[in-house]
Amino acid sequence: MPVRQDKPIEVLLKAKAAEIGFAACGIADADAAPRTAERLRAWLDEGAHGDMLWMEERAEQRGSPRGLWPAVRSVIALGMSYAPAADPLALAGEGEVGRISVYAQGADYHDVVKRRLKELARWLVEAAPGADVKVFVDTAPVMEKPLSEAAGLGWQGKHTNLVSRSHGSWLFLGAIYTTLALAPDGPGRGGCGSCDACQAACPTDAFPAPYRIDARRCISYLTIENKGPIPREFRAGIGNRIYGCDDCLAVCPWNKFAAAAQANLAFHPRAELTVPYLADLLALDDAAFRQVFAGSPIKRIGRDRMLRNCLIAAGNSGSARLLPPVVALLDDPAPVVRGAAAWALAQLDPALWAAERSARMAAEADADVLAEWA
Ligand code: B12
Ligand code: SF4
Ligand code: SF4
Repeated sequence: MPVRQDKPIEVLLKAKAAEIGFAACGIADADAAPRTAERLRAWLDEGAHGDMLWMEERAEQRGSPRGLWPAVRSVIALGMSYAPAADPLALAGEGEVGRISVYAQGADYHDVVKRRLKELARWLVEAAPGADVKVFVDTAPVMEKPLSEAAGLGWQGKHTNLVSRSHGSWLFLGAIYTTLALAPDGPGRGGCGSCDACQAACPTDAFPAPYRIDARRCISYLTIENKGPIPREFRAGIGNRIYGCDDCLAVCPWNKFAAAAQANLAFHPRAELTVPYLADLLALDDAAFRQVFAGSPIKRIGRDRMLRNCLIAAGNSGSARLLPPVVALLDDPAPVVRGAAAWALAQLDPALWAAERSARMAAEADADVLAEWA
């Protein structure tokens, strides 16, 4: 039954979005971010997406809402806060503990945001019979950041993520495309001015220029998207980050306006993921990995990639206490784990690795794997 519309539908929509748990909601015309396609093309042509070939595959659809769905007239951009209660940089330099980025310490946002987008979309279709809708979060060929900026949620900061005056850098984004012609809000206000805190904070120099990122140098890409060995030049910079990175977000001065995300209990961090001990993680087999990371986005990368990341952190730890689990993983069935274990051992105890190296190269025909790593 249609919802009574005694107020403009845009007002009712935003009230409903807030009720469902979205901290921000804005509307843009479908063609309100006209430079997006050309900037995406330039980024892809530079190869800045690395091995994320899915970014190339539907670039025409990604570059503009009408490229994906010719009938779309308006984009409803939504933001859900995941602002942390604790300082995300507090564990920097803690040798025996890994750092998991804030977004991955609670429930998987893809599930949480998608469910709520669907709820809002259902409400809209009831309120405006005949309207058609599609909902997106993260994985579809949709450029959520420029669309959110065009819809008034904030602006793309020099770290390239959307910054909001009220929620800082801590918004998950999602979008509803609709055939309805809704009144647009106009682009987000605010800006970075002369600040360059995020650029200066990046441990791997992933910003060739303000507002531009080279994903191949970003720790988030290296630890999550990259499947193989982590290039040597980035291993030290990764420090103890074992899944993603928050540094450029965490230093943004606009975060001081962001209240911790009380409304979204789903994103509250799981205790074992806020201070994860490397020794515990290095002992995980496949079944234990699946159990520990059930319901977490980390499950997607699988046990081998996660152990690879933990071994990089172990190699950077300077802790002799991590030697036994590292040595045990020299015999792991997964080449990427064996290789990363060799590198970690070479950092922690070069003499022991020197003794192991020749024996392993000769005995196991593992020369290719080891040559890439250590
Ligand atoms: C691919 C991707 C990545 C890649 C590449 C990152 C990137 N910045 O593109 C990697 C794996 C590195 C990554 C990392 C992270 N990601 Co990510 N990622 C995406 C994804 C799937 C696509 C982004 C995209 O389209 N990139 C292509 C580039 C070309 O687009 P762009 O960044 O908007 O580029 C703009 C600027 O370069 C600008 N520009 C270019 N030249 C110039 C020149 C001037 C003068 C100006 C002003 C602008 C300008 O125009 C371009 C077009 O708008 C989105 C989800 C989605 N579907 O949108 C999530 C998304 C962007 N990621 C997100 C998050 C949370 C992260 C991490 C924080 C996760 C973590 N903690 O580890 C990090 C942050 C790293 C960072 N500083 O960006 C959130 C960001 C939320 C927000 N508030 O913005 C998103 C929106 C997911 C979501 N649904 O919430 N991510
Ligand atoms: S997420 Fe980390 S590595 Fe990636 S750009 Fe930001 S500070 Fe650099
Ligand atoms: S840290 Fe400074 S430059 Fe970077 S996004 Fe925030 S305000 Fe902009």
